[in-house]
Amino acid sequence: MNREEILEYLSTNDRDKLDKLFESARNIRTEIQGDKIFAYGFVYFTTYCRNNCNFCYYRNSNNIERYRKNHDEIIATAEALIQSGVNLIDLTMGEDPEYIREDFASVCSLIREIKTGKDTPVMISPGVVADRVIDNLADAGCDFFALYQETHNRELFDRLRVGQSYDERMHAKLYAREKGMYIEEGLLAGVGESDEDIADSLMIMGEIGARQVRVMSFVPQEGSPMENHAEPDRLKELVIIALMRHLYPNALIPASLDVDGISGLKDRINAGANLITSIIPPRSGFMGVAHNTMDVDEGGRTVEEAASILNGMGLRIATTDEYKAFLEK
Ligand code: SAM
Ligand code: MD0
Ligand code: SF4
Repeated sequence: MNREEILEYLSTNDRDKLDKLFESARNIRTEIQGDKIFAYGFVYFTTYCRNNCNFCYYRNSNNIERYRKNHDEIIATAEALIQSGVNLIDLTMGEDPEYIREDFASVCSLIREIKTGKDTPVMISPGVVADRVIDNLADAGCDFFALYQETHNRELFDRLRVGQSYDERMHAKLYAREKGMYIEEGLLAGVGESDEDIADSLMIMGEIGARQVRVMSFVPQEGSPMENHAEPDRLKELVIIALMRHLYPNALIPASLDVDGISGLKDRINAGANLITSIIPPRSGFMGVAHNTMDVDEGGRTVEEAASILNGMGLRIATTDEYKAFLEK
């Protein structure tokens, strides 16, 4: 698919044309992995952050209740998720000064413990970190390094990630890949980007060798500068998912439960996603990011709930061995 076609799909209102795009995206996924869908557990273990991203609820200036979970709470939650059938643990954090001060030593031991003790792949979403920290994360056996640029329009980046460096963020991601970790790149939809910007992002994701690529619709956050920014139409997110599937047939592409909860799963899977993210154990005290409590305590963000929806679509959750084999493809 070339840039012109990408732009055509991003701008069309022709529902028939889009339905065909979704159908062919599903067919590509089926060819690649049959009826299997992967599932990631989400462990947002500290919501303290030094940054002030304009779109984020957890931005430093937002006067909110925060938590920093201890080692045992984190491991217990990871274990519960693994027990329930997730294929990977995504350890996610704000850019918490406490962890920066200790050079992420305890994050590295958490990774070792989950990797070796529980034999489950791990993703770290640490924000921007120094090269030596990335060396240590790689040494600890971390499989995946997630760091989303949100947009590849530098001017928009500066407005969203206020006071942060586009180049440093990109460097950390590329360095992590060089050190042997898989990387995840992502973009935010509905934050003032143009279709041209989205097309650029779609191409760059491939150029940087991302194994996992994502899009999330922007969800306005109380108390943040973008609180009153319009909420984007979800159709755009679905089109972007389908375009990513066409461009990168073998990629891991999430259907995130964090945007619309469990009710948003089916559409995203039908657009060609092959992975469910943001599974969170009920009543664990751990939160999501975009919709930080939606469906969590009600048990909506569980493997069980997702599996029952998938079963109705002729699909199933993969085993972790199947996930590991797919990663190496
Ligand atoms: N703090 C680290 C960072 O920023 O890279 C890791 C976690 S951060 C909370 C993960 C991602 O959540 C962000 O990169 C952004 O794409 C997404 N996110 C944050 N706020 C959001 C919002 N209001 N709506 C949709 N996605 C959001
Ligand atoms: C998700 N809430 O997968 C998570 C988060 C961070 N690596 C991922 C945005 O939707
Ligand atoms: Fe902090 Fe990440 Fe939120 Fe930005 S997106 S304020 S770095 S938690």
